[in-house]
Amino acid sequence: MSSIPSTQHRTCPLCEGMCGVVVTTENDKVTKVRPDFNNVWSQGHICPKGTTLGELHHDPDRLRTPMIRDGDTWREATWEEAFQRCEELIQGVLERHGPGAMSCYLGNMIAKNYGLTRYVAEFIRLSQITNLFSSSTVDQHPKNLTCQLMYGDMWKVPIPDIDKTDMLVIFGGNPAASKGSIFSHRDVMGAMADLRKRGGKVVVVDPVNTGTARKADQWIAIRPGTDAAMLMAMVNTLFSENLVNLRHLEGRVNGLDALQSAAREFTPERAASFCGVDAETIRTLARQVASAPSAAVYGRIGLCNQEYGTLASWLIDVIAILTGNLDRDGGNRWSMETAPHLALTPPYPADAPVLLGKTRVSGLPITLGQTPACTFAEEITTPGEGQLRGVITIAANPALSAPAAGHIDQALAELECLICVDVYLNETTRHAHVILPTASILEQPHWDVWAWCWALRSGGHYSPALFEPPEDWVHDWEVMLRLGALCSGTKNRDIDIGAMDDHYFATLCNNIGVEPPIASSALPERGPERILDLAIRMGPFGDRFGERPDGLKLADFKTRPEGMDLGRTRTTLDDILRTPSGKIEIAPDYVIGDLPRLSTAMEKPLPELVLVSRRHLSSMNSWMHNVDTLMRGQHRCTLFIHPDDATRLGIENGDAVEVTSSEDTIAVEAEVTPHIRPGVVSLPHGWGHNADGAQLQVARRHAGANSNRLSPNGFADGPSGNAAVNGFPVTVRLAISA
Ligand SMILES: Nc1nc2c(c(=O)[nH]1)N[C@H]1C(S)=C(S)[C@@H](COP(=O)(O)OP(=O)(O)OC[C@H]3O[C@@H](n4cnc5c(=O)[nH]c(N)nc54)[C@H](O)[C@@H]3O)O[C@H]1N2
Ligand SMILES: Nc1nc2c(c(=O)[nH]1)N[C@H]1C(S)=C(S)[C@@H](COP(=O)(O)OP(=O)(O)OC[C@H]3O[C@@H](n4cnc5c(=O)[nH]c(N)nc54)[C@H](O)[C@@H]3O)O[C@H]1N2
Ligand code: SF4
Ligand SMILES: [Mo]
Repeated sequence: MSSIPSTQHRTCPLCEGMCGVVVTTENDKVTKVRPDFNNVWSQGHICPKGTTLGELHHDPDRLRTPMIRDGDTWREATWEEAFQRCEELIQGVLERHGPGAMSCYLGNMIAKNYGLTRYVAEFIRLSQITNLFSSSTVDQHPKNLTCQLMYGDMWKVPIPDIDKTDMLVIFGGNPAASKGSIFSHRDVMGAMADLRKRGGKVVVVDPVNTGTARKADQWIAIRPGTDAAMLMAMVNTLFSENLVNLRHLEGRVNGLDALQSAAREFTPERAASFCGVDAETIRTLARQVASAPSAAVYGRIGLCNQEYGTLASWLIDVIAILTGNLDRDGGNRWSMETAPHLALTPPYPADAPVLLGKTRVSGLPITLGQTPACTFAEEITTPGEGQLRGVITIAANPALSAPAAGHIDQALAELECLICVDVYLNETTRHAHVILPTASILEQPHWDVWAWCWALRSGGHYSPALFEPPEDWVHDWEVMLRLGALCSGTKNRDIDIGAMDDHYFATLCNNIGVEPPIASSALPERGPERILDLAIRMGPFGDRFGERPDGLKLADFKTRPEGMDLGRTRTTLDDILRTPSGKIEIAPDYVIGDLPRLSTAMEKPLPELVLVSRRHLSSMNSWMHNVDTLMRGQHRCTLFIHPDDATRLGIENGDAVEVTSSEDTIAVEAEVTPHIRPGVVSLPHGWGHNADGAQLQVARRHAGANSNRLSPNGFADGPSGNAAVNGFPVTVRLAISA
């Protein structure tokens, strides 16, 4: 224990902003978290969440020991006891129902946690779990699907080159709140302002006049769920006005004729009434993208989490290709990671079918190994062969963040085995039989594994652990290996973590053609750091174990608390393209096959009112509402409603209202605002912290309502099965008690 204040430089892991922070501690207490102006990436950028890393660490509600539930009571347990209980629970399910009854739900925070990210893949392999649920299918799965089909690699999502572009078009993303997603930049909003200062143009297509839209040149208030029609009408315009110009992509694209003929019926006039955007606006946007010296087109969660998510996500890239903006400065490009961790594991084969089957109950598609999250509850509650009886959640809170959340809440309570790897006793984990905690952010080393996949500058920043975790702590990576082994039927007493880790490491070495003994003698430490070092050394800047004496290794980053900037990406189409044809597939059959569904929908009557989701800068999905400083100020869990709709429904600002969907009814406060399209209402997700037994003292005082209780079970994008938590019909009325 020291009483002299000391500081440490590290990265905030909470989002893709990757902000460098300086953490001051005194007597093992965090006294300050400030932006790090010397950090080569963020250069002093920060948001309110990043300053609360100390509060998260010291939060009295954060779990510091494994927890076992006996009936209604919880007790703190040793790791040994907890794993023994896990063994009994898992063995019970395996013996009674067979391996198909075990499942897992993987959450978003895995991607922000260094140990979990590296080891979750090995957990999946070892566990032999076939029904894998994750937040991917309430997030970017449609984009994964289209990238797999177009480029042969589900993770090669093109990123907007905001620093060089002359025109940025954003569909369904709000970086003013989210800080950018599948698009890492030190300061998206600052870069947008710079773009406009240098004479460029920013257009935002969103049903809500968001913080981002308000800083753009133009806001196009589209009707939710109709982007695919608007984008098809832009494609139609590009073809009919001879604006297609592939430039350097000439000869590298398959399927142009099929695309052109599919686009014929989607005229701007036809799209206009469906999208609520006039034909001339659609045409003008297409012309502007085509004629801009360079243009970057970006679509994010508003495009994925909707009924036509695959079509809309696909069409973003189609526009980039048709206007010659893919793989080009100022257009959309790919990252060059310093530690390319995906290179360590074999990619989903480019020639393998993407559709692997249909779900047992609703028959939704299982693509690229993901069972849609919007079927999670029904797969647990519907009896019969294949019914799920055991679940392991890892850094996930489906009781708030997944669709049909009320149904999920009931389903979790029915499970014979629920093991949660988590940091809180919350809405999901309260149903667990065992909770296995993760060390706090400040108790772990950190390297941004995923965020660098979406950055157009290369670099790296290593953060050492600031505090030691409690004594005899079992690290996430060990937890992953152990749970994986238990699911495969192995008993605790037979598990040798060291041997398992060596085996995993040797497999990764083999995958990239490194002799494991060479790597192991150079990298003796077990765990995620050994893998990170391997990835850096074999990456584009690495020393290749001595082959490139000036190359980098993890140790070099450990001496650079401000991080290293390694310049702009040099990755090109040639580096990423893996399709069997060797060309970009611009019109994959599986995607084009969904156009008739869109076309039919365009002729149907439109609902009077639909719901969309939103984010707030001071929230992080469902789990940061227990941080007191982030909860001050105006209540955030309100229903945005346009004055026209409010007047029609007799609602005034601040009124308590009931929102009803086909799934459920919730009560919230109305916030009447002109910053939303009439006919659309918006709620944030991740609220509803009033569940019995959850141990979140601060969040409970600001409970809010769980918007995903409204998201309909099984309501999904057709080809990907991704949840459509945006754009479903609701009715709103004054609460009865009001
Ligand atoms: N209606 C609607 N629903 C949505 C969305 C939307 O836009 N609208 N967005 C969707 C998206 S994009 C996503 S990614 C999902 C997010 O949904 P989830 O992936 O389920 O993530 P969260 O709800 O944030 O829950 C995170 C969980 O991880 C725990 N946790 C936090 N830090 C750690 C850690 O270091 N280790 C461990 N083991 N656990 C930790 C928290 O306590 C919490 O239980 O929500 C989706 N749901
Ligand atoms: N502060 C904060 N930052 C976060 C998160 C957080 O919860 N809080 N979550 C992180 C995660 S997990 C993710 S995936 C990213 C998401 O990052 P973003 O994609 O930027 O997410 P949102 O801020 O929800 O913006 C989505 C926008 O889509 C709009 N939208 C909804 N439906 C439609 C539609 O049908 N068409 C169109 N065109 N727009 C539509 C919504 O109105 C909203 O403005 O943010 C990450 N960053
Ligand atoms: S949460 Fe805030 S401080 Fe942390 S990386 Fe994101 S933008 Fe930066
Ligand atoms: Mo997400």
